[in-house]
This record gives sequence, C-alpha cells and structure tokens, in this order.
Amino acid sequence: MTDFVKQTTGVFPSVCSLDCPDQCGLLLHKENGRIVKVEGDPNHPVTKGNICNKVRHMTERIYHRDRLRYPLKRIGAKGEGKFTRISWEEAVDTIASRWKKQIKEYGSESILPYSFYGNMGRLNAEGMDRRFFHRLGASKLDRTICASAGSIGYKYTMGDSLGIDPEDTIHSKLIIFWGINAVSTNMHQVALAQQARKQNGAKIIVIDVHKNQTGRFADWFIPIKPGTDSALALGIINILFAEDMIDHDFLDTYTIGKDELRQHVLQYDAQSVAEITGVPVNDIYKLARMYGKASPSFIRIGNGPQHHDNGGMFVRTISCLPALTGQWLLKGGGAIKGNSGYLASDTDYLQRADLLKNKSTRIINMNLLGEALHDVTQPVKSLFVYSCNPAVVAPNANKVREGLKREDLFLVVHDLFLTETAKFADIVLPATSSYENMDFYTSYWHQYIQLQQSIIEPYNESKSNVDVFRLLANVMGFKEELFQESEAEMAAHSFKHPNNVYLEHFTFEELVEHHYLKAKIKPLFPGHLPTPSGKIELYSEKMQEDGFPALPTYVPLKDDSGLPFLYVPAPNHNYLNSTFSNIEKHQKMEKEAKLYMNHQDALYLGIKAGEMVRIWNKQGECVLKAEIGESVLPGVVVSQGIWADQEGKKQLINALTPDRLSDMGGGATFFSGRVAVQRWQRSESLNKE
Ligand SMILES: Nc1nc2c(c(=O)[nH]1)N[C@H]1C(S)=C(S)[C@@H](COP(=O)(O)OP(=O)(O)OC[C@H]3O[C@@H](n4cnc5c(=O)[nH]c(N)nc54)[C@H](O)[C@@H]3O)O[C@H]1N2
Ligand SMILES: Nc1nc2c(c(=O)[nH]1)N[C@H]1C(S)=C(S)[C@@H](COP(=O)(O)OP(=O)(O)OC[C@H]3O[C@@H](n4cnc5c(=O)[nH]c(N)nc54)[C@H](O)[C@@H]3O)O[C@H]1N2
Ligand code: SF4
Ligand SMILES: [Mo]
Repeated sequence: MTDFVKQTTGVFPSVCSLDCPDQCGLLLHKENGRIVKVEGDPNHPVTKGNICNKVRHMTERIYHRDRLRYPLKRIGAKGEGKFTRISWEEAVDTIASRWKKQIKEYGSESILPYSFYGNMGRLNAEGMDRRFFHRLGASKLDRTICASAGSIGYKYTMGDSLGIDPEDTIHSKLIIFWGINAVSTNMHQVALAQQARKQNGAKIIVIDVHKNQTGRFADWFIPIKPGTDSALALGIINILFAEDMIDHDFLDTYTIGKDELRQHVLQYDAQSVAEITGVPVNDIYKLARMYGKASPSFIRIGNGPQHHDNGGMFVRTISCLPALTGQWLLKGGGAIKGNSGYLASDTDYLQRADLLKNKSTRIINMNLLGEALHDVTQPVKSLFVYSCNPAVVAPNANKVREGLKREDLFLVVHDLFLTETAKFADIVLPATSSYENMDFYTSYWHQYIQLQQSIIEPYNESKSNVDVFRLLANVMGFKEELFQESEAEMAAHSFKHPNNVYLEHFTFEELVEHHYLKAKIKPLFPGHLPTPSGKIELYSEKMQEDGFPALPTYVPLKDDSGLPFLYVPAPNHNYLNSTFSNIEKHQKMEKEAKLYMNHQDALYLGIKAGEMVRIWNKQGECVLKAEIGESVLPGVVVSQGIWADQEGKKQLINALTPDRLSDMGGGATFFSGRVAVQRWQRSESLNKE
C-alpha cells in the first residue's frame, strides 16, 4: 500500500465518513502535509464528483481552532467546560484505575459504552471498540437511535436490508420520496431521479409532513398528517385490488398472503383514509392510479416516518407496495429502505462477541440513556462516549444532561471537539478525523465498498478509535493478540462476510488497488428471500408470533400529553445531525432555528411571521423563530436542525422529544412528541430552565 501520509503534496482518493447514505467518493488536495481542498471524485460511479456543501467546507472543521489537540481532565464543575491538559499516559491510567476499582465494587456491567456513527468506518465504528468492551464485560448498548424500527419492519416483509440498485433508478417512470428529505439527506438519489425525469419523463412524488426543499422539487407534493402513512399505503392497496391494478402472477409466485391482504384492506376505504391522513379522497385515488399504472416505479423509503411510535409498521406496510404491481422484476422498479445487506462484513471477526463471557450481560437501549443514568438499582457508574453527542442528539435531552451531571458518574468522552457531552466529562480524549486513519466503508444506499487510507498525520495528539481501544486494552492488561492487530490486517480479514455472496469474488488487494468495488448484485427476483417463507410476506406469521398484527395495519400515534401540536424536529441541510453545528461557516449557512407552522394556527395564537415563539412540554422548552405559511398542515409544527448550545439561545430541540420507544426494534420516536406554542415575551429570560 502506498503511504499517502509521506507524500506531502498531491491529490488523494478518499471517502466521506459521515452518517449519510451517499457515502461519496472524495479527492483530498494536500499541500505541505495539509488538506487545502475537499472535492468530489469525478470517477466515483454514483456520486460522480458532486458533494454537498457541508463537506466541501470540511477543512473549516478539521483545522478549526476549537479542535481538541490533547487529552484533558476536568477542573471545574460538571458541564461547566473547565479543563486542563494532561498526557495520554495520565488519561489512560486514570481511566484504567477507575474502571478496575469500579469493576471490583460494582461489577463490569456498571460501565457503559455509548457510541454511534460519527465516523462510519467499520474498524472505527464497530471494530476494536467492540472487542474491547466485550473483553471488559461492559453493559451492551442497543444502537437504536436511527433506523432500527424500520429495519425490523422491512425485514418482516423482505427478509433483510435488500433493496434495488439506486443506479437503476434512472429507468424509473414514477419515483416516490416517502418521508425522506432527499435534497438534503440523499442528494445523489435526487440527481438520479432528475435524470429519470429528463430521460423518461419520470414523475416525482414527495409525501411528507413538511414541504421543504424536497417537496419543492417534486412534481406533486402530498402533505400528510404525521404518523399516518400506513393508512395511506393501505388505502392505495385497497384501490389497487378494487380496480385490479395488480400483477397476479407476481403475487402468486413471489408472495404469501395475497388473499388475506385483499380482505384486510377493505376497511381502509378512501373516505376513512382521508380522515386519518388529511389526504383528500380524490388525491388518494389519483395516487393509487398513478402507482398502479406506472412501471417501473420506485419508492425511496425515508427515515422520517420511522421516528414515530408506529415507525416499524410504517416501513413494514410501505414495503409491501412494490410487490402488488410486480415492480421487483423490472430494472428501476421496487424500493430502497436500506441496502446494507449487500455489503455485510465479517462482524464476528471484527467485533469478537465471543470475548464476552457473561452471555446474559444487560443491554441498554441508547434511546433510554436518560433513564439508564437515573437507574439506582443497577447504576451506570461509568460512561464512555465516542462518535456520538448524546447531550444534544438523544431524546429527552434535559434528562440525559441531568444524568451526565451526576457526581458519582465517571464520564470519558472521545471526540474531535469539546461537544456539549464532552463538557460534562471527567476525561476528554482527542479523536482523529477519518482522513487521518485507515478504514473501510460500506454504504447503506449504493452498493460500493470503499477504502480510506491515512492521508494526513494525526492532528496534534489525537488518536483514532482503534488506537484508543488498543491502548486501553494494553493498560487494562488484556493480552490477546487481537488487540494488537493492525488496521490493514483487520480490514483484510473482515471486509466481507464469509456468507456474503455479493462480495465473494473480491480480494482485499483489489480493494486497495481500486479504492472502491461494487457488490455483484443479482436482482432479488427471480429468487429466494431470507424470510421464513422465502417470499415477500404480505402476511407474516413471524409478526404474529412477535405480538404484532400479521398483516400491515395502521396504528395511531400515542398522545400522552394532550398538548395541541405534533412536533417534528427533523435534521437540516448544512449540519449532519449535530456535526458542523459548532462551525461558524455552517451556522451562517443555516442562519437560525425556525419553527414552521400553519398560518391558521399562527392566526389563532396571534403569532406573526418572524416573531420568536416559545414551544414547550413537561420535559422542557425552546424559543425559535416563527416561519408561517402553508408548508405544514394545521396542528403540526416542524423545526429543522439539531442545534449546538449557543449563548443566549434556547434551541436544544431534543429537550422536547419523547423517550418512549417505537413499536419495533426499540427505535426512537423523535417525531411523535407533542408541544404547546405561544408568542415568546421578550421579557422572559432565555437562560432560565
Ligand atoms: N444534510 C443532512 N444530511 C443527513 C443528515 C443530516 O442531519 N443532515 N442526517 C443523516 C442521517 S443520520 C440520517 S438517518 C438521514 C435521515 O434522512 P431522511 O431519511 O431524510 O430522514 P429525516 O430527515 O429524519 O426525515 C425525512 C422527512 O420525513 C418527514 N416526516 C416526519 N414525519 C413524517 C411522517 O409521519 N410521514 C411522512 N411522510 N414524512 C414525515 C420530515 O418532515 C422530513 O422531511 O440523513 C442523513 N443525512
Ligand atoms: N430531534 C432529532 N434528534 C435526532 C435525529 C432527528 O432527526 N431529530 N436524528 C437521530 C439520528 S437518525 C441519528 S443517526 C443520531 C445521530 O447522532 P450522533 O451519532 O451523535 O451524530 P452527530 O451529532 O453527528 O455526532 C457525532 C459525533 O462523533 C464525532 N466523531 C466523528 N468522527 C469520530 C471518530 O472517528 N471518533 C470519535 N471518537 N468521534 C468522532 C463528531 O465530532 C461528533 O461530535 O441523532 C438522532 N437525533
Ligand atoms: S455528507 Fe453525504 S452528500 Fe455530503 S459528502 Fe458526505 S456522503 Fe456526500
Ligand atoms: Mo441517522
């Protein structure tokens, strides 16, 4: 492997490490050992040289004056943000001695790792860290904050995270972006849709609770009440059967449960569906007929509706649609919820779950962090946070912060910045950026596996996740050789799963040579799915065994507060979750946190455009700027962006989000919360709790 770090000037291949489906190919321009420009790699077959604004400005972030340079220990109160520099030796010795003592007193399960995909690299996101915490015997973390509800829902219907090849969607004639703000969150799917529109006259439909930039891009935007999408899909299925817009051969050959489904959907007549969803009867018919007649048609299933109480059932239901008209047999026909199944790597090898001796070790759902930190019966005494910023991104964030403040909690945070979470830490460790490490990346949308070699030296004293856990294994006295493995060895051994037929032909040497490889995808049909029946399960006995209705069903959202507005706090364009929210360049592009509301509601509440409004519920409050119009339905308020703490602002939106769990997979319910809204009186102090 050529050593790119040694070449101080030149252009080097790279991959975007952020938690974004597009996983763009990048070119890094380096001068005198420093990255001076980040651009898209024009040779990448899917992303083709186009990248988002966020990453085009990445040098602002990786060379930002606030970037952590060396380990720190806390000298002020928890949360105050006062730290002093220490050496790595002191940092890891402090951690090891605290943990050894704690394990003796409270057992190893009193330690909890807390991470997500701040860096999507397999080795850094779920490699050496997992080995370490398994060997340590720490509590396990159920990583449910993003897509777990929908993944389970999709699996009930389709068996695994297997959709179509997005590159084929240029052949689609009808494209539905269903609960996805793709212009911001999957820009290359938008580019492919645009190509289909130009080439085939494809029609683009967006179904969303908010007419944002993606809705404005659509040929037809369908506003819907939050959490009611399953009802709309079932209404469509009812019409497809009633008007015989059905591919009977496909259903007979590749699905089970057609007759049960046909009977079941009779209750979802257009009138009832219109009342539930807010979509007018005529539009329900129009949509059903467009979908029934267009071929090939493609549905991009988004993350939004998954973040509801009924999120699993949403995906379960929508993913039945393409079967009804036999779309899966056509190039460009079908759906994508996620495609990670094609690029499965050898997690047994990478993570070594066998190192965990106690097989009944407790598992803590990451969405319930606030609760876990308040548990007095089996307390979490130490938390190790990396690649994640729970003080901002986790639901019921005030409860999380109260927990992080606990004097008896030993908190270690490993990050590139002194995040809101890190401010509560006892020890802070500086992390490298992905350009400073070797790793491999597997997209959950396109079908390429990509290699990242180190391009620049680690920034000051920062270390990668892999290095940190190697170091901790050493100070904890873990002698196993697997803690000494190099990144190249780990990657070569684990970049493909032994049973992954889609990557079986490739060698690691080829990945090193080409930097990206495309999985050898065969169409799903004709074929056998990894469901119990081997077919698409319109009727699922497995679901019934698991306590769900066997057929796709609309289940209303919970309302445990009686407050007037459903609140949907989605991500925004120029941040990636909370990443970039602390960078001035990106803050300028986003301007300020807004609350989108319908003009009828604003009129009723006496709120004018541009005024500050207070939104609150029993968990907390925020003060945002009112944006009034038709972009949301009455009774719904929407904000965009997961905002950083800023002096004089009250914009911790996750203070307001519920920490109850969705129907499946222990998923988050960020978008099912309720709030009250009123004009904010300028005399009210912004800093009061
Ligand atoms: N620019 C940018 N890109 C990102 C991210 C980011 O923060 N910023 N985050 C990344 C991550 S981690 C993820 S998971 C993805 C998420 O990206 P998406 O899949 O786009 O998911 P969200 O943005 O959460 O929500 C998508 C849309 O769902 C809508 N929505 C909410 N509730 C409902 C509902 O009940 N029905 C319908 N039909 N629509 C609803 C919201 O208004 C929003 O427009 O994006 C990734 N890419
Ligand atoms: N209200 C609301 N809340 C949400 C969502 C929403 O739509 N609305 N979306 C949810 C979703 S889908 C997700 S995925 C989560 C995401 O939540 P997080 O996973 O917390 O994502 P980020 O906020 O981007 O924080 C990632 C952190 O990892 C750090 N990091 C990056 N690379 C590395 C590395 O190599 N090593 C280490 N140690 N650190 C690194 C970054 O500096 C950053 O601080 O947020 C969830 N929260
Ligand atoms: S954040 Fe997404 S769109 Fe932007 S460069 Fe990374 S992968 Fe591409
Ligand atoms: Mo996510």
